[in-house]
Amino acid sequence: MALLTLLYVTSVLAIFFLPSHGQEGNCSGAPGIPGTPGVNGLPGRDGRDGMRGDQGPPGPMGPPNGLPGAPGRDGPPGSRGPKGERGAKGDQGPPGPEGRAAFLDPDMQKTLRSLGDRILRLEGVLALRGLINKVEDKIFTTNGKRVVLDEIIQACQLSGGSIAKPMNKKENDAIMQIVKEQNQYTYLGIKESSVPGTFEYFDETPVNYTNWRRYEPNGKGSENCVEMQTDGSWIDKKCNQYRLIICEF
Ligand SMILES: [Ca+2]
Repeated sequence: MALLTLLYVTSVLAIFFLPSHGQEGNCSGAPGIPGTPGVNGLPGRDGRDGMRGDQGPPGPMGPPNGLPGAPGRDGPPGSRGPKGERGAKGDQGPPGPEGRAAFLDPDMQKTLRSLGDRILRLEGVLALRGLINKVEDKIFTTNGKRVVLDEIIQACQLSGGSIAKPMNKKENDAIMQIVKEQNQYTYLGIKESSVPGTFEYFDETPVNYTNWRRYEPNGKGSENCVEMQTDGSWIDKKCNQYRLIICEF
């Protein structure tokens, strides 16, 4: 209170001692002593919010036994694994749609006729060149080679046929024609059975046609194979001779 009173008095005195415009130049005094500094005013009002700062560093790891965090994102795909074992066979599927019988299908009939014609023409070409002898449903042919019986059987099987086996005179004549042309004897698809002196086909069915030469067969038990001569007649013979390959298809 005393300080405020002093301030007041000082201010009033200063008004009296201050020079006025009308008295300038003829009434100037010595400058007064500077007053003491005033006390600090009241604090100003708060300023406006500043700009948002940068994100701070991650915080320290929490204590153990805390709740599990959210699952992370999927990683990149791994490399392809080894092939698994073959699975069990599945159930049979349902039957497919019913097809049309070939004899009711005009396109199929046309195709079959065309194929038949072509095969007939090819057989004609082969027969003309002397490469096949055709008798009804059978075709006889040779490759001109001479081998033992087992190799004749094997060569014919590998070609999808079997060793020539005449079932009637027409077939015997067709085989004979090849034997004559090649001037080579051949083994037939006939062998001695378990009863010496009797013969059968390789599937052990009895022969239904024969064309033995006079006094043949005569090698009871010692000549187990059958050979065709150039006149078409047969003799029983040992199986280890080299003879012409003739197959039937
Ligand atoms: Ca004989």
